[in-house]
Amino acid sequence: AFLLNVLSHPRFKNGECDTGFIDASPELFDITPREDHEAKILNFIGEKVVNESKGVKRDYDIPRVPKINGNYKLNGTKQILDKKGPEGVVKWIQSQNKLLLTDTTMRDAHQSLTATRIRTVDMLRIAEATAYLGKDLFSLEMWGGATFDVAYRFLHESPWERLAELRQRIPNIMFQMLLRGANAVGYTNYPDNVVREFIKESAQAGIDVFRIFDSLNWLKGMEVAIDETLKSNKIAEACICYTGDILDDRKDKYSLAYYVQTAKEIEKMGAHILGIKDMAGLLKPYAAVRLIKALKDEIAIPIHLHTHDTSGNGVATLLMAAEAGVDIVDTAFSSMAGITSQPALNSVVAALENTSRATGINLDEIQEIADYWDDIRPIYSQFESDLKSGTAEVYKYEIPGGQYSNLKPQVESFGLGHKFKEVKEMYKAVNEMLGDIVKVTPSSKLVGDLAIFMVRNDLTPQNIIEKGKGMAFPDSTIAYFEGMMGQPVGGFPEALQKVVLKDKQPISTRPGELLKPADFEAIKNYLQEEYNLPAIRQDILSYALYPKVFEEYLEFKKSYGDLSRMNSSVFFDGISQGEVCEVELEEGKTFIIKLVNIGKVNKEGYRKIYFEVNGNQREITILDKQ
Ligand code: 3PY
Ligand code: ZN
Repeated sequence: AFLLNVLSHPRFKNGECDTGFIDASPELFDITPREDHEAKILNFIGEKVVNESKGVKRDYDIPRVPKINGNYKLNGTKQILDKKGPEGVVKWIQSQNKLLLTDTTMRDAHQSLTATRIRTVDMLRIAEATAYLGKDLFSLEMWGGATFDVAYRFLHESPWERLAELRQRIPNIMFQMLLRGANAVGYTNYPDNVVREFIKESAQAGIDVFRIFDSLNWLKGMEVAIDETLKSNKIAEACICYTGDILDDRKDKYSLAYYVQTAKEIEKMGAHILGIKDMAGLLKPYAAVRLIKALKDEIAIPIHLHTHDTSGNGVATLLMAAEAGVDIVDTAFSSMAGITSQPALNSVVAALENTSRATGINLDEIQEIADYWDDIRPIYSQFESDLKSGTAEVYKYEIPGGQYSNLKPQVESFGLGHKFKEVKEMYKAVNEMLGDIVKVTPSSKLVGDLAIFMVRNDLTPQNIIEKGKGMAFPDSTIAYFEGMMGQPVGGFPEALQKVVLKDKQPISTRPGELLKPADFEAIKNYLQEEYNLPAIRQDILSYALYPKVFEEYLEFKKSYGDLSRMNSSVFFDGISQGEVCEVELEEGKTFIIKLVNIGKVNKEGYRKIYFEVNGNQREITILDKQ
């Protein structure tokens, strides 16, 4: 009001007074005053309390954050890359005897255990300790895969800010991301200019190692991503996705010869490192020996092995691979390891002590990081799957780790929870019906979607050709058969392709060649007009990748403000009656909020919620949706 009075004052209007202070005081235009901020946060907490947790929540331990005596200069793989480039890193890897380790806790581990829900605040608290105690790690996989989408969609926070804030606190270890080739961090092929700009921007924002794969092992699908990574002077780790079982002669589609041949082609494409992406954890220990030995004989670039511990054989696979000469392996801090996640980092370190491949990592030191995650994990228990132990069933179903923890809720959302076993059997049947394909995002999602669709509609591989004629198939099924995910090894089953596509014609070229380039200028203008967002390149890219999700994120921020610094237990469960919590708005600005009372529901269905904020009484009204 004060500002309006000033602006309407006749002397101001006539320009008789010195208005220089307006230019010099941008805070005058900060149109989100403190009360508004406060109301937004109380509304968010009130919603949780009334409609989700009902004011009752579990008491969590305070996470143990290791105390760091950080007086020495951090000097790790990131410095090698910055000084000597990707080739320098490759040479350095080749000069090491020790087994090099990647920690995946901040990406695949939580993607596979807790549906990708770990929030940035929980990563930031352990970041500095990770830089010091984990200083001998090869890399941290902390971005990509599902983290980009889930950060915006469910956590209402920016993945770009996560990257920047972690980078600031961890200056010494290379950051690694998972890039789904032409699908980038999404589920569908994007125009080439989106993939290129996304890689360029990610490289500038702090990603050092790009692990690139194609969900059908179609090498053409990785070309653009590899090329752009090379141009960005970052490490291109291109993958073969491992499926089947090279020890089983009856499964001859994905044989040892197939993998060796594919790896050689990847080396020719200019990759700095070969990734073996065993997304479901199907690479058995003795198969790992065979595969790594054969590859070591045939290619010169370093080899980085990624697996999942779903079968319980994960550590054995890594050790056998180490014995056969693999250069780098993926692991996760022990409290975030095992089952559908990666094998335990701490166990691998311990197993290799006093051997020729000892990692040089101090077991006591990394225990402290594992302890921290042990305290954090219960906050996310609502997102965990029921799987309590490893299961050798995975060799039969071939379901990737990241999909495992997501498939059950997806199946339940269709009211088919009681038919989960049937869906898993159908997943296997669908894979066979498609001619046995590589299953990893997004091809794994296609198989999952189609399996659920078939169970829901009483379809079987035997009756689908007949019954499917009049049916509209899931979008992912149509995209797959159109060739919009690329070309599968051995081609498409034609009869089924016709049933799914009806009159549409499939493509056999790279989808990126056909897709219209994204119009970044138009996106920029749209975001500016619609949201008053002075859109920077990162926002434009987020919109290009996930238009709806990104807009919903902007809408959420409008309603509730930026909650990225809120404690996770409050973010997920609100607060309980009598509890006091601190909500940090930005560095140095904190609200101390106490939930005093939840009022009775009135005739219109609303409840009053009574809070104390920094000692002042506040009340809000929330619709009780029950
Ligand atoms: C992803 O693409 O997100 C994966 O983790 C695939 O394994
Ligand atoms: Zn994985």
